[in-house]
Amino acid sequence: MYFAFMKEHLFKKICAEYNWNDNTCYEPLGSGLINSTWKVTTENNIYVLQAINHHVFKNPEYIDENIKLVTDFLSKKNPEYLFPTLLKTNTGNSFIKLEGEWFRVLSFIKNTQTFTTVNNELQAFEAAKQFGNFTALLNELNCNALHIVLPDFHNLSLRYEQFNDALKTGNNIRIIECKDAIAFLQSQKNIVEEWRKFITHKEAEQRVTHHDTKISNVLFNECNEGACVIDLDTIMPGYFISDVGDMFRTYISPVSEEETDFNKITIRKNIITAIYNGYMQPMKNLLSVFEQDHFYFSGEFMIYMQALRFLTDYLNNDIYYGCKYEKHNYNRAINQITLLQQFQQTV
Ligand code: GN1
Ligand code: MG
Repeated sequence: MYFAFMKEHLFKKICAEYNWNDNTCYEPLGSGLINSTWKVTTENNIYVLQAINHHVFKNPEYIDENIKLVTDFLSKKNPEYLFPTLLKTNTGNSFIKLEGEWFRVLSFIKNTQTFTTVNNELQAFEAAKQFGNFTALLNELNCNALHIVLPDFHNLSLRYEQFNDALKTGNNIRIIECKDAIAFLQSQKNIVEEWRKFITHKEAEQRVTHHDTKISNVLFNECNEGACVIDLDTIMPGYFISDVGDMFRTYISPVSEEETDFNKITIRKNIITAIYNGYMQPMKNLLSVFEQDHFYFSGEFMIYMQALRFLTDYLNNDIYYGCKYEKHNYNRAINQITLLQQFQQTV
């Protein structure tokens, strides 16, 4: 996590910006690798406080502007659409900058819960429907009006180049140690070619895409129905394969990318079907036949890209993803390679 410990004096300053009194307390929330998140409890309410990792998000104000654009569009088109709103400080800002760090506060939507792993097909269906619905509702918003918050975020060619660069300039001991994993990822380079063919095809369209469709980014209501999607930091123009692919990557195995007992990585076919049914419900009429033909390719694309990213970071001495122990990123890469192999055998 980016900002592991909240500093007391910073928290006091944040409280002053929102007129929260001395009884306000906070606790860590969620398990994101990039930003840091806390649950804040005031005398009257509960909020979500986040520190934006500005080494990754170089223009944090872009996030704010994108969220505003999307919120304004949805509030006109679909006023009942549920959304966590950004809280304004007492000077009317939705961000605060303190000692070079960026903080923001979101409303906490009551009577909702999140899950860290997909436990059953209903959850996968509901989540996929939520993400499909998000893109479908925003279909008439010109996606190019959004800022590119993270340039080349899901550019697989670039991720492959970064992997190649790491093979030249990375930690030599680690490069030798990873030779099998490296050889496997190189053997799969055809996925990069297929991705390029996809994005350059005239029937592949850019849309407003979420770009982080893990299950913990969906709020569920008390009846276990999807209530809304959260974490709008990476909304920007993109291809549907990013969102569907990341659902495959993070929902189909009963264990997460953190699992180090790789034998536990298996493919749940009923979850694959649930993702398809949930996402297609709002999106089938919008996707071209060509795009629909790439539904399962999206999984290969995203799992492969994440394996490349974790291994690249390991070879570069863990400069991007947080890691809790020496071989953490290596294990994450092997986990994703295992998942990719299993997925390729299944679909
Ligand atoms: C990062 O911070 P988090 O966990 O929401 C990463 C995603 C990866 C994910 C892997 C901005 O997301 O692309 O899929 O880790 N986000 C960024 O766990 O790099
Ligand atoms: Mg995220």
